[in-house]
Amino acid sequence: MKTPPGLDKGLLKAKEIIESSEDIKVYSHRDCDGITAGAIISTLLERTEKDYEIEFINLNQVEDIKIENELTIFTDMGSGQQIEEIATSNSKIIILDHHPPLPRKNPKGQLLELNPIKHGIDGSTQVSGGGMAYLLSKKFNHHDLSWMGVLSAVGDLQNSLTGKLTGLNAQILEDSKQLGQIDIIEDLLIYGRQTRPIFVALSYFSDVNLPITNNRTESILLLKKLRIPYKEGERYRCLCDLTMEEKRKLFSELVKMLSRKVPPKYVKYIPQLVSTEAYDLLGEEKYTPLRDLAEFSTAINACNRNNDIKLALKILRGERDKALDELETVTRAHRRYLAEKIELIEREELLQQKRNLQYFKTTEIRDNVIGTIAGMIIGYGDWRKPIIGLGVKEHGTKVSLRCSRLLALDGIHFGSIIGKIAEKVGGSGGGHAMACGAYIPHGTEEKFLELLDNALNGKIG
Ligand SMILES: [Mn+2]
Repeated sequence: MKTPPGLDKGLLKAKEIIESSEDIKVYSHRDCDGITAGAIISTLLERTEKDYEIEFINLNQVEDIKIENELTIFTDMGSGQQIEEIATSNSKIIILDHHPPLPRKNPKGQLLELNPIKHGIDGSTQVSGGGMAYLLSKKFNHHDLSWMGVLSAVGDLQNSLTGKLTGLNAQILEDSKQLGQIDIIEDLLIYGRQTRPIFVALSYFSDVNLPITNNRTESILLLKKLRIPYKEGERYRCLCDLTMEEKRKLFSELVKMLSRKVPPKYVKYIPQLVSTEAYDLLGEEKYTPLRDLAEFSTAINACNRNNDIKLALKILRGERDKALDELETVTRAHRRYLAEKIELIEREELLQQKRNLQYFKTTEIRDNVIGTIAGMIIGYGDWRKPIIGLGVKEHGTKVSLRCSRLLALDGIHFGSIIGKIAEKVGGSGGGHAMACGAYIPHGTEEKFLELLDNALNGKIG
């Protein structure tokens, strides 16, 4: 896909504005996409020798900003906020976002909003916030930042449904491939290609409950049955060590196991459950969490959840050595936190079943991992139903939904459903078909669940 002419013109305009400004402030969203977008823009501004500052914030902080700089740039945020409320008559503002844009009143000062949705491009699958930042840096001829545009898309789960990057994302990926930064690999859809022993990785399979799900012993037995060695000397083999032939064997066996388990209407989606396009960063060492882009995005998320965006930026900007040790510590803490919270959900039997959904409600899990945890425990409940995590906090409740890829492949778009239901209880939300979320007012949780359960009548199972 080519950049549409209108967007292209806007990007050139943004370039002009940046070139003619000396004092620049960047605000970016606090998530993998936003942090990466911030890394792209700050690299760009440094290379153009601009004086700039960058800050990473949450969406609800945008409207409290006091504009003080000559030029303010928002990345991965801004479209869904009333920016005109904070604009001043002498402010220049650029928004690079891919979330649904709000209607705008006439702003004071100069406001340039670049958003793919305004040009008929889907912002949840075709381009991310970091992708938009890259398209701008491309106008400055910094094509080498393209790998971060790809990372942003992966971190934003833009390929989560089909396993592929499409639209502008595919163009950005192509730029990166041309430069020899990224290798595209047709692979099995098993997370942890570079760092997890294959039998561990297999045990996390949870789109459908299989004997291997949450069961390492069964995973080893499966590999033995297929004569795929899970060790090489003393070292455990990872997915990236498997030969094509071994991957083919494993693929056919998983397809066979799944065919026995899923209702007939889902059978046609099975190949998509077990295969994907994977992305290797060729400049990174094998067996590190930075070699595979999906694992890289987890590393950035781990930094964020540990309130260590500085470390995420160091890694994105190419620092290694000590930064890698720090990352190891942060990732380990992150994994421990997730494991503890999953244990808590099990111990206190928090997972509750409704007719068409399952949910857990807690005050003890941080907002920004509710979704990750929901995704990790699909395999503990009933994969036929979506799982909803409710993080209850004083200021409101964070809702995260995850589901088996099968439900989304079958055509349910939970992002739009959850958006509508959230509005009915005075909240707001949206996102992808199989990974989405909302904020709802404190006290409306039961009502929300009931409305959602009813809305899913006849759609599930
Ligand atoms: Mn984003």
